[in-house]
Amino acid sequence: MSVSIEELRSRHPCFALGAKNNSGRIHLPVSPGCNIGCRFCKRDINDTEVRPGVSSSIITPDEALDAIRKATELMPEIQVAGVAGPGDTLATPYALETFRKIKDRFQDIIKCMSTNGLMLAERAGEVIEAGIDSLTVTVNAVDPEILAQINEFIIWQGKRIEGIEAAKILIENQLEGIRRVSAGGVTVKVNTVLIPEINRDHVKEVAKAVSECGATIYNIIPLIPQHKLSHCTEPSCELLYEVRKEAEEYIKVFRHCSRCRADAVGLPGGKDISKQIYLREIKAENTFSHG
Ligand code: CLF
Ligand code: SF4
Repeated sequence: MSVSIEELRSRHPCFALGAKNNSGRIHLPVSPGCNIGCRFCKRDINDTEVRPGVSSSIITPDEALDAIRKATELMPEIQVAGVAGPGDTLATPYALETFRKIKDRFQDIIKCMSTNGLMLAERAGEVIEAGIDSLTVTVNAVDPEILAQINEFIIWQGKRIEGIEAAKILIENQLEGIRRVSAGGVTVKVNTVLIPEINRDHVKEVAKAVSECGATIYNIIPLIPQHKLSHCTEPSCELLYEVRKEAEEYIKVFRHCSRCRADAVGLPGGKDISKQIYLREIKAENTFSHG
């Protein structure tokens, strides 16, 4: 049985509506690869930047269990184990393998996974089976013309597909995936990266569409202008406020996002102990990042 939405609101830092609930999370950087190309995503491994998807090393599912044990001993506020990259969680098998192991070893910890949703319709059964309590799907547009400006390509059935065709496939899989996992009792949150020049007027339509598919909470993340979208602007607080208000007509909105790294450990926006947990040297391979 997945954890109820009421319990998520009090124990999961990314499901607190209104005031923060001061619970923490450990991100387990077990997912190295990605299967789509978001234009704002600079795939990187380093240990200086603070943003989604950047992580200083990749760990194995067994190392993830050790990390949870250490982190919860050091910081009892940590209630959630999440996988948010640095690549996509369903592009490689490691995230689901990690959650199956967590399910056996740590019954009390909330299992949280984040995905771009390309493989979600196909893998929904496994997500439910692994006992994921909260799933985040990043949906940046539900109109293929708009999504094609944000996403460059997908790798689908072994082929690289670009443009509007790629956007159509991605949107279909995201929405069908959300329907399937929600129907299976998993609480679904949707993240949208707000890009003023591209999807500002479209966010409310995303909120409406994902809510109709069963998502129950929505998080609008301001763009960090970089990579192929470095010419776009970072949304102002006023713009973010307005867009959140528009989305709120359709779905509950989370407002405390800290744009965490894929190996963050501690309280989002507060104390971080990742340096004490992930001591290993950086593995200098190319990895991918989650948004
Ligand atoms: Fe991590 Fe994401 Fe789970 Fe939270 S983060 S996988 S739902 S446990 Fe939270 Fe961090 Fe914002 Fe993500 S503050 S970037 S919304
Ligand atoms: Fe993949 Fe996430 Fe980067 Fe998008 S933001 S390309 S889904 S790793």
